[in-house]
Order: sequence, then C-alpha cells, then structure tokens
Amino acid sequence: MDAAQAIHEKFLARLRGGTLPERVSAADPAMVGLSREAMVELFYSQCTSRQMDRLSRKLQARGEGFYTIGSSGHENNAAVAEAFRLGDIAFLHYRSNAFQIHRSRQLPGQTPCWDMLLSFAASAEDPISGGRHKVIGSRALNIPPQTSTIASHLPKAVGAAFSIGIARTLKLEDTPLPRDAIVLASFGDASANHSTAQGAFNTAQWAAFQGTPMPLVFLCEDNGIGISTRTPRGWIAAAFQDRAALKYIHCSGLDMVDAYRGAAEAAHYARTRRRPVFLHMDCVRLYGHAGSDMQATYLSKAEIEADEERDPLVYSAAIMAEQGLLSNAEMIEIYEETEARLARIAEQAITRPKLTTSASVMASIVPPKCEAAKANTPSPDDRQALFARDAAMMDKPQHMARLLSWTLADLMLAHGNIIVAGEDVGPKGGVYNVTAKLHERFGSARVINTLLDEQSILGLAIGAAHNGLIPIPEIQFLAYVHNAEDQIRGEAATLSFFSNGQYANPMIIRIAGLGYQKGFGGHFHNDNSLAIFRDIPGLILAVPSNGADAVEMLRECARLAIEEQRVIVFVEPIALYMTRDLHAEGDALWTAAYPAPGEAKPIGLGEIGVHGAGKELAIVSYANGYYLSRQAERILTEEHGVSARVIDLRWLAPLAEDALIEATRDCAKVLIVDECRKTGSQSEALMALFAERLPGMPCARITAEDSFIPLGRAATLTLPSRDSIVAAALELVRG
Ligand SMILES: Cc1ncc(C[n+]2csc(CCOP(=O)(O)OP(=O)(O)O)c2C)c(N)n1
Repeated sequence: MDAAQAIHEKFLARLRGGTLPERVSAADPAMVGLSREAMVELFYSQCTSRQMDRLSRKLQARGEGFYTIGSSGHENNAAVAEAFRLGDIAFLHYRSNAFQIHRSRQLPGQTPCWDMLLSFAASAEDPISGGRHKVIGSRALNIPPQTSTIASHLPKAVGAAFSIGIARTLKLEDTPLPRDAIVLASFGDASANHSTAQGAFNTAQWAAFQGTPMPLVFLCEDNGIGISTRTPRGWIAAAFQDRAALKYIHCSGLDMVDAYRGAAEAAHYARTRRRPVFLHMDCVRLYGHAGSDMQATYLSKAEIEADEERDPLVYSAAIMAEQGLLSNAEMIEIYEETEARLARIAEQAITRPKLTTSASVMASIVPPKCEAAKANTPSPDDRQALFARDAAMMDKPQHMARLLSWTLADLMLAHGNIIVAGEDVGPKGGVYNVTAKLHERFGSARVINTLLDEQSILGLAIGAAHNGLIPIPEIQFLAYVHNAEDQIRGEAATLSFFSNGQYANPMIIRIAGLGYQKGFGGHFHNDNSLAIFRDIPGLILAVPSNGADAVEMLRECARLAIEEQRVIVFVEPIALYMTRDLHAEGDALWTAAYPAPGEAKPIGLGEIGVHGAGKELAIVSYANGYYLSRQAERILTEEHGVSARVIDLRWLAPLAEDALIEATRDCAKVLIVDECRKTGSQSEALMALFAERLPGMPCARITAEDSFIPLGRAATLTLPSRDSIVAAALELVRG
C-alpha cells in the first residue's frame, strides 16, 4: 500500500479505536506557555499540512501537480511558527509547509492553502513564484522562497541576522526587518553536513564569539536520513551540542508541546541575547524522500513501519485527548473536513492559468525598479571633510585603484545604507588599497572585515540586501569566487525570478582579477576566465579598462543596484590598478583626474567606448586586452598605415549587441581581442554575434590559450600581447 494511505488509515484507526499512544514528552503546556486555544489551532494547522501532502500526491498522479516532497512527519514546524513573530524572517527547509500554514494565522486575510495549491499546480497566479517553482514562501508572511540547493540559504540567513545589528548601529530607519527581529533558518540533518552549512555555522559562531550581534536560530529538522543515507545515530547532537558561541537546544518534533518549548526557548535566547542558537528538533520522514522515492529499496519493512508508528499527528491527537481539548470524533471531523475542503479548493486551483510564453517565464529575471533609497546629497563641506587628507592628490591624475577608492567613498557618503565587506577591506584597505581609508571614514559597521570565507561574504551581502542595505562585497581574487559561485549563480541571481520579482538582493560584487600581473603571479592571482558569469540570466558583468571609465561605471552600478535592484559583478583588472602609462614611460595616458559626482559624462549600462574612427579595422576588446589593443593600434597606424578604431566593451553581460554592431558596421574587418581563455571566452559570443548580425564581415579573434597561468616571465606567454595583436591585425587586414 502507498505509504501516505497506510499512515492515513493508521491515524483514523487509532482515533476510531481509541488507541492513542503515550506522549513522547512530559512537557506541560501551561509550564511552557502554550494556551489551550493555541494547541487546538496547532492541531488544525498540522491537519492542514498533512492533508496538503496527501492532496499534492493525488494531484501529481493526475498530472495536475508537479511537486510532492512532503512535510509529513515535520508538522511540528507549526509549533515553531507559534514561537516566532511575523517580523522574524524565515529561510525555510522544504519540509516546512506547516510553518507557513501556521504563521498565516498571525496575519488576517491570508489564504495559505489556496496559495500553495496554486504553486503545486504551477499556476501563473501562484503568489510566491508565479508558477516558476514549487517553493514554500510568502512575501506577506516574511518567508522568502528558497532554491532546491540544500544549505545554500544558510549563509544569507547569517547575513540577514548580522544586518539587523548593523541597521541598529547605523540607526537606519524603515529597514524591512524590525530591530528586535530574529532570523530563522531551517534545514535537514543531512544538509547540516554540507560545507555551506558548516561555513554558515562557523561564521555565526565567529561573529558571536567576538560579541557581534547574531540573532539567529538554526533549526535542524532531524529525521535521521537524507534521501537514502542514514545520519549516524546521535551525530547531530554530538556535532553541535558543544560548539563555541552557539547555544544548543534540543526538542522533540513529535510532541507539539515540547517542540513549542524548544522553539520558544530558542527564539527567546536569540532575541534577548542577540546570539545564535542551534535548535535540534527530532522529526520523522513519513513518505520517503519525494514522490518517486521507494523507501523499500533501502529501508526494511520493519524500519518503515517503526517510522510510521512515530507519526507526530497521532501524538498531537494524544495531546488533544490528554488535555481534554478535542474528542476523538471531533478530531476525525477536523481531519476529514480539512481533506474535503482542500480537495474543493484544489479543483479550482488547477484551473487557474499557467505560464504560457517565454516572455512570461522571463518577466521576473530582472527585478522591478524600486523607489530609490533617499540619496543624501552631500554638501561641499561634507565632501571636503571626507577627502581632507587626500586634497593634495585630488586634482592630479591618478591610477584606477585610487580613483575607485574615492568613488567608493563618495558613494558611501551619498548613500548611508551602502556597506563594504570582505577579507582585509578594513583598516588595511584591501590587498590593492581600493578600500583604503574607507574604514577610518565610515567605521566598522559599514566597512566590514569578514572572516576568510567567500560563501559567507556573499551570503552576508545577500542577507543584508534582504534588509534594505546595499552591499558592496569584495572577493579578493577572481580565482576564489569559484568556491562560492553558487551564492551568485544559484542564490543572488535567482531570487527575483523565483519570487516573481517580490524579493531582490541588489549588490555590487567587486572582484579583483584577470591576468598580466607583473611580479606577482601564478594562476590563482591571474585567473583569466569570466565564463561563470556569462550565462547567468539577469546578472550584470562590468569590466572597466581604465580609471576614468571605472569611476563612472561604478557609479552606474550603484544606481543600478539602488534604483533597479540589480545584482552586479564588477571585475577590476589587477594589472591595470596601478598602471599609469600607455605608450611610453611618463605619458600618464592611463591616469585620470577624479571627477566629483555629476561632473563627468556618465557611462550607462550597455554604453561601449570607441577610440578612433579608422575604417579598415575595428578591434573589439575589454580590460587588459583593450589597453594592449590601444598600444597595438598606434603601431598599426604609424608603422603600417592601417586605419583602425578600438572598441571597449566595458559591459560583458548583457552584451551591448546593438551598440557594437553600430560601432563596427562601417568598418571593413573586425578583430576580437580576448584575454580570457579561448573556451568559454566572450570571443565566442562575439564571433557568433558578428556572424549573425553582420554576415560577410571578415572577423577574426585572438584569445588566451586554454591554459592556466604560470609563474614569473612565463606568465604572459599564453596571453594576447601588443605584438600578437599587431600581427593578427595585419594578417586580417592584408589577407
Ligand atoms: C547541494 C545539493 N546537493 C544535493 C542535493 C540533492 N538532495 C536533495 S534533498 C537531499 C537530502 C537532504 O536530506 P536532509 O537534509 O536530511 O533533509 P530531509 O530531506 O531528510 O528533510 C539531497 C541529497 C541538493 N538538493 N542540493
């Protein structure tokens, strides 16, 4: 028999036969502060959650539903919801339906079952994801939707908890999370082992250990198994009950009163002490992992039956009976009436419209524009004070690193909700001084030296963005973003899509990267691939080649984050940070004077740079490739009589296709210079673009080899050089 049916029948048989079991806990409702009304309401929520599970399986069998990962056995999430406030943002495990159902009681006018059934049916009217994903979530209930990647929501939960303290210190008004809010992040016992989860626990501990407020409850819903792999008995308790600066609380998820006791204690501790808690709740997984999972292939019949005997709904019924709250007949009536009511709602939900066009699917990839946070227009005096110690340098041309640093300072002065976070960005000012003096100017609450963990840095940014901050996280070197890539690819970039544009996490991720460094090297400091950013829908990838552009591009990125809620990756070419000269020593052609905000011509998203007007050849490049192409162009003109123009892409994603076609259309030939590895490089997209949009245009490319970068003088052997660009250009032009 189907597990859901077996458990259903056992529940009814126990109620009809009057054979309810002993409770698994002696926790007393009055002692833990659980009122009689609340207990009855919890029972209702639990029955609703159970019947939603049963219904979703039936809908899937009919081809009307698309998701059956169940919450059965985890119904005491309702008791957790009872212990938390609506203002407590909840990043939930996928078995937490009962949490959402029960939380909805805190807000009048909610229709959680209708909402969830629309989601089961993948209807475009599903209020959380618009039919894009079956997720638990509700904007009104302060439950952002989570992706399927287990544990990946934990770093942002830490970030959100951290941001509550930051907002408090900065006295920011109107942040989405109240000042006394706490954060809830739930996950399974197998997920607790994931390095992402472990990183999040460690980060919360690291912060709390040094007194940083971290009002956060990690809820481990321990059902003893992850798909088919058993968690060693006792592992979660052994691994978590004695960690530095992490309070451990255990409760039974089989007993409503004990679950509430544990959750209330955890919430109280996190709220009053502003310190993190690990709440360990025993649960049972009743229907196997998900729809098609056959438990019998990896669990014995006896094991499955033993689990079925631990049904929390049966224990809740025992509590109702013990406390004289509901008779067995009344419980049967509630259970069956819930089933019938939900079935009626489902018949309506499955008729609601689905997503029918690619445009409707894609409508929420880019988040909606928002009311811009109030920019404080700094007075000249404010700016003068800000830059007092740099005044002597400010009217002289400077290199990119210093120009970026001043741009950051001006942005932070104008927008009190911008924070900068990363490894060593504080008093040291970062490895390349780009965040120099920001710490002394804006303090530790806005210029945050993080621990050494890229997932946590990006998680901090995502969580802080959920709370109305505009984070500018820094990744020290491009090669080190890869171990945290999912936080961009799977989390930050997907949030608007999966929440139908209701949630956004605007941020500018600054990353120092690319090759050509002299004297400091090896592959990991000269990583020359941007492939991982090129295929992420909605992500903006900015790569300036010079300081003047970098200033205006960073200002545009701030506007895009603040006004348009965009996620931006801003890659800064390390080799050009301190570069001053272009053609000859002392020419200072790669420096620029720092323009105050509004003084220089802005560079909008998608605006490319065009140098020269030669018609024989257009060289299309970016970053170091653009710099070298500018050197090559002079040789081509002066020594070979080739008239060329050099185009700087500036924005690699989205590619400014129309602008590029317009800027090259009147040229005879196009040479693409790409410093990234040939495979996966932008040159692939550019070759395709020219083939499609300018058929017949002779087009060639020069790229880096598919190699890693070696040390010392060999560091540039695999990369395009000024001379190889000249050679490739001559070959193309002269045929
Ligand atoms: C990073 C990642 N790896 C693998 C998976 C596939 N997967 C989905 S759920 C799951 C098991 C999770 O078990 P547990 O955390 O104990 O939660 P439970 O399902 O038991 O509630 C796995 C391996 C995933 N979703 N994400």
